Amino acid sequence: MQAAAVRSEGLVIPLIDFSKFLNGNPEQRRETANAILHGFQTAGFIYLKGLPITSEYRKHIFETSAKYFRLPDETKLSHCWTTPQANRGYSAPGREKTTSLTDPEAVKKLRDAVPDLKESLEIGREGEPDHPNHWPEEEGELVGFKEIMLDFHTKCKDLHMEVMRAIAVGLGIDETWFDNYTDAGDNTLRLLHYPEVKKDVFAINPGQVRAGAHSDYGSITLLFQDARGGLQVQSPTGAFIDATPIEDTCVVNAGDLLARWSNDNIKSTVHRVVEPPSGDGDVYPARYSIAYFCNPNFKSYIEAIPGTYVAEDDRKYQGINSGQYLVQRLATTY
Ligand code: FYU
Ligand code: NI
Repeated sequence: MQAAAVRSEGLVIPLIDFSKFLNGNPEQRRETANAILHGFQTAGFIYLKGLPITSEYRKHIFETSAKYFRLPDETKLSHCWTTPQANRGYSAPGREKTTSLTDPEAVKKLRDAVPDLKESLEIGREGEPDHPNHWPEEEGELVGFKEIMLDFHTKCKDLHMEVMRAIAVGLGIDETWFDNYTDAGDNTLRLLHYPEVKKDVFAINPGQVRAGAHSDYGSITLLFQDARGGLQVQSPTGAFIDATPIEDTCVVNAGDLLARWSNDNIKSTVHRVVEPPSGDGDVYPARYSIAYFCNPNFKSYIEAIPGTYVAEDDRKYQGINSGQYLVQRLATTY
């Protein structure tokens, strides 16, 4: 039986060894692909282990990320996030409010009442003339920052392509079917810091969270989390269930555009970040995580994947341009 990372209230999130897809024999590849697709069709979430990312490398990325957030506020604000089209740069606590709401007034009200308790730096594909990344000065602790983050961006881009290949195998279409949709690397690396916070902030404000309930926008998200905890995934009963960190794994979830692309064959599941299960004294310690938001190439036109519908009128959605879709989604939360 497939190992589970989470099993509660009808939510079963499988724990899958991805090295069996990357390096296994044809049968292992097929079985692993099927397990991955099944996880996305049921929970919308999977945990992957056996990734081509060593724990030393991962530790280095997290340490480098923490160094960034130790910069003075005014320095970070000089890298600030500007527009949904660029989707790059620094967002101070309170800037973005993740939510399922779409009405701008309602989002504003929610943001003012219970701002998300996080700060982030978004790093996009390097070399886009209209949308440069906002890099910190390479001095002091941050020497080498750009190089390591771009290297990680590339590793995650490759991982996106491999996970989409696994989905293709699971769906029974050509293994490389998605390659032309994933090779541009129009993805966003987001470094996240949830600062240490007094416990009574959560007690005083009902509805206070570190990141509001939402589903992701693109194809898939690769989430690397530290050992702190706080990520929760919504179960079929509506309850939010802890997606407890497991060392050297990556949590992967399907986004809304992949759900739409697959004619709702794959699920994009709501999740949020709340205070961790524990903490010393009267504070919850800081949490660091790194999300890599993957998107189909921005120039791609996204309409139902072959095999996810039979008759023409089984198609539930209009085709849509990937880049336009993302911009429209980002415009509601900032
Ligand atoms: N930013 N994609 C997402 C997201 C934020 O899915 C992105 O680029 C969700 O919080
Ligand atoms: Ni998310």
